[in-house]
Amino acid sequence: MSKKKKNDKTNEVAVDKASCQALDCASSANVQLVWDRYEQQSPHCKFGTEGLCCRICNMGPCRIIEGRQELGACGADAATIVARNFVRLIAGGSSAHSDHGRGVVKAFLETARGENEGYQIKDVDKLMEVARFFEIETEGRDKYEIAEEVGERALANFGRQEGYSDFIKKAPQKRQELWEREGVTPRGIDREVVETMHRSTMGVDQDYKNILRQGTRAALADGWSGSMIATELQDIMFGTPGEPGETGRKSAMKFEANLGVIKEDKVNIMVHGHEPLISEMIAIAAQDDQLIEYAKEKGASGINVAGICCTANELLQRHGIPVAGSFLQQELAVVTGAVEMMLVDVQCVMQSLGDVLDDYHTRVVTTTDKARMEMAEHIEFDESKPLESARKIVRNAIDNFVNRGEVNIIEDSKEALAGFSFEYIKYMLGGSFRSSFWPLNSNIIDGRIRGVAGVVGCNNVAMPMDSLHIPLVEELIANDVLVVQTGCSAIASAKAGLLTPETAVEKAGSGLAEVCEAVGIPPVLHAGSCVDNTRILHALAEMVNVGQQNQRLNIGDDVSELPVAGAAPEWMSEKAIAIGQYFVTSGVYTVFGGTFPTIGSQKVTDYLFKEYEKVYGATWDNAQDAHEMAGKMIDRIDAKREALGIEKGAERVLFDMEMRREMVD
Ligand code: SF4
Ligand code: MSK
Repeated sequence: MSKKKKNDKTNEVAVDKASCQALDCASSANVQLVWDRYEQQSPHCKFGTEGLCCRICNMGPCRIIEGRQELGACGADAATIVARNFVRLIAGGSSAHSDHGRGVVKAFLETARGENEGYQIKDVDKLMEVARFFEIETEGRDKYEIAEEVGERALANFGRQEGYSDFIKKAPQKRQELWEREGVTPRGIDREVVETMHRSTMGVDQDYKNILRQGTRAALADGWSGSMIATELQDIMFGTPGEPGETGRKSAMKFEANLGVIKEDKVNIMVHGHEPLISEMIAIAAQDDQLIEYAKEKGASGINVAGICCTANELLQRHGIPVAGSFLQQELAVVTGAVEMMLVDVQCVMQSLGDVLDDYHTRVVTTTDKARMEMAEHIEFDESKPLESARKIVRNAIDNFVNRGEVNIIEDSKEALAGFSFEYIKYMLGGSFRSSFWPLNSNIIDGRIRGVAGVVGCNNVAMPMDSLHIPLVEELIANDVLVVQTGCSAIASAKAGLLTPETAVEKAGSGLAEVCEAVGIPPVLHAGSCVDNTRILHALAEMVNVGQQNQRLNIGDDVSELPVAGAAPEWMSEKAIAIGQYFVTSGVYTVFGGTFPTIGSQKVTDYLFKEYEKVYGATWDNAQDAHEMAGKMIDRIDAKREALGIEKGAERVLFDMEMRREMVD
């Protein structure tokens, strides 16, 4: 492996103590990590950063220099090149989420047909709800029969050549009409991704607005179809977060977050990536008495499964399984020397894990043919026998316990709450009798809650880990903005101790704190993994629906009229661009931190950052620090409040019996 020069700038790369401690360990052992390689890569290519490098044909690579080289060899200008690169990011991100969704549908269908053991149809209420949405007959039918038809309908959304994706009908009517007017309503997911790649290849679409229009179709196919299918069917198979589990009561899920969840006396298995299909079974296998006994025979006191990235988010929201860290902490987990196995599925897995592992006993195991690593063991996960495959993998990890060398256990983790699915938020707000978003709209109108912000996305080595996520979230809640989070951003808040009800008292503004205390929720809600951003789309649509059911609670007839905003402060993945594009074109003003991949073309950037307001009622934006970002988001929320005439906070809407009767589940 490549050795490195000692990295002694730990405080500049992470804000949490646990990561700094692990970085010190790596530094002493002279192990190269992502921060060292980033430094070696610096300074970064300006053309690439600004989206001005084109390498889609062999007459290139071509790059654009204003005033000197204004055109590529084929005549493509800066706007065309930047727009093509941008939509290719969207296509990449959309394909990742949606291929994940396709894998879920496949497992779902096998479960419905009784072709695998291990998976279940757990949330029958949600199955019935999705079946009703698809207008599938449910009366007197077996749940597996209904599930099979739901799976087939979901699968048809991927290759559909005619007509639109089914789930777009969940968007507010006004938004659907806007998409139709703009010609961006998404058709089949695969079609939109393929067409984006086609249109952005050499010599095809050369009108930047038209190129971006196709990017919008692909992004909307991701958010309102591929990702949404993943979330909905995962919930049916594994349980909707917050829904009654073994306790029989609806409740949020308590979990621990940060590297301190890695235990010295246990066999530690890290599940990393994005898909819960494998890790759900690993979580079950790790509770197998025979395997626990086997671990004890090897000298451990038990088996500890912890997660990294979004596989962690999937598991913690349904089982309370601890999270060892976010994207940038994957190597740090190995540096503890106490990880027997790093089990990876797809997305956000660093190839460097192989190098780091040279110094440690950790086995890295790939589980899907879609994502193999040259240096890793590959144990193909047999989806027809998922539990059997999981037991084999856990046994393999236990066998590695005896190979441990020196360990660097980090005693730092925080308690947090997760599981705030759309359904659970609705239940918490409205109660078990009539779960509803009405109280949210009401509290927004009376000004206790100023607005709602989605803060999502990755960590990026270009900035100290969590240095934007945490102050941004803190500033938003201090200003009475309710924050909903997913992905590594949610993990950042968990590590900072923000995902607790106590945060309301300690850090939220008085209005938000009052609501959170009354309802019993934290002011920062963990809504799940990256594909679960669709839970936020559902919530936005419901905020509109509530106002249409009762004008006194109206806070906008379309998403773009709601007092809401979004952010991905430390984004790095092309998936974040796909998510940003579907949020903006669904009507949510969205701010990204760090560099933005269109800044090489003023025309394209102005279009996305300014003119989109006229097209979609929302724009992209960019900010370099948390305070600036929070300020922009709050300004946006305030502008929307003013447009609604509720800038001062109207009188609180009190529910009388008649209103309660009108409430629809
Ligand atoms: Fe250069 Fe045009 Fe080929 Fe791009 S498509 S590499 S700008 S010649
Ligand atoms: S894992 S996509 S680093 S959020 Fe979803 Fe985190 Fe970004 Fe991967």
